[in-house]
Amino acid sequence: MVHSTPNAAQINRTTPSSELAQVMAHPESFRLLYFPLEAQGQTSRDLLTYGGANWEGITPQNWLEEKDKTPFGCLPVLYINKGDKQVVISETHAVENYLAKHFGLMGNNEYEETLIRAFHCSSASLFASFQATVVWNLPEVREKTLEGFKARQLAHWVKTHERHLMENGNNGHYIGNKMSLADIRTANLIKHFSFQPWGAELMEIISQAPALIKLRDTVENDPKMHQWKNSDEAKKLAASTKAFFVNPFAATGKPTA
Ligand SMILES: N[C@@H](CCC(=O)N[C@@H](CS)C(=O)NCC(=O)O)C(=O)O
Repeated sequence: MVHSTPNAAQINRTTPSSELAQVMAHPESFRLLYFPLEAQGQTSRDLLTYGGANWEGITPQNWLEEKDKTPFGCLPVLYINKGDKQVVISETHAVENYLAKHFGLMGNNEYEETLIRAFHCSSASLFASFQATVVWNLPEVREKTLEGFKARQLAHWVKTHERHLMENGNNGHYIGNKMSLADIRTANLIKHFSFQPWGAELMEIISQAPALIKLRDTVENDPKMHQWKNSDEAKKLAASTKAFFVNPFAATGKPTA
């Protein structure tokens, strides 16, 4: 859809922070600016969906022009609206932590919250490592780094997360019997792997971990998520994600050594 990206390059330092906090505490609507992909921004989409928020997903129309209108020159960016006031936040972890807290997905107490942050951090780190070492690496070395990634980082992540999920009773959640930010982030990570050109190889490793698969399915089939996950929009997003990662450099140009 057509939209104009508001200039949010500068952080709002003129409105008292107490007023901005009120916008965040009682938002009327949200806009999430992100590429038409299931990648770094997908967890924020899912959190807004899970929370039943009044939200709209928007995509850049001309990223190179819009890049400098964002706080850090990258996406996702979340616009939080209340009346004529707006708060803009960016950086994936800041956006996800705010949304998860707002929608009650950070556990029942500080201990649970800290564990949720730990699982979330572990899955987000694996995503970042995969992006850096495989997806956005020089095409001529990607096959090699993929092998290393599968044998070390992915294998270790699968082993440790599977153990923790089994210890929680293999009920589709990391903590207790309740959905959390960590559940949603990990479900997205697994889906993100499945969309890659090497999706079958990556999923073969993950499929050996039944508790991880159960977690993914629990998130996908949650009644608050199910309708969106099966919508035409979600199907289009999955298709554009698969197509994009066949050759991510088609959009950005090949890196130089
Ligand atoms: N540190 C940022 C990184 C986000 C990021 O790398 N976003 C990518 C899309 S997944 C992006 O905006 N790429 C376009 C660019 O860097 O120009 C975060 O965690 O939000």
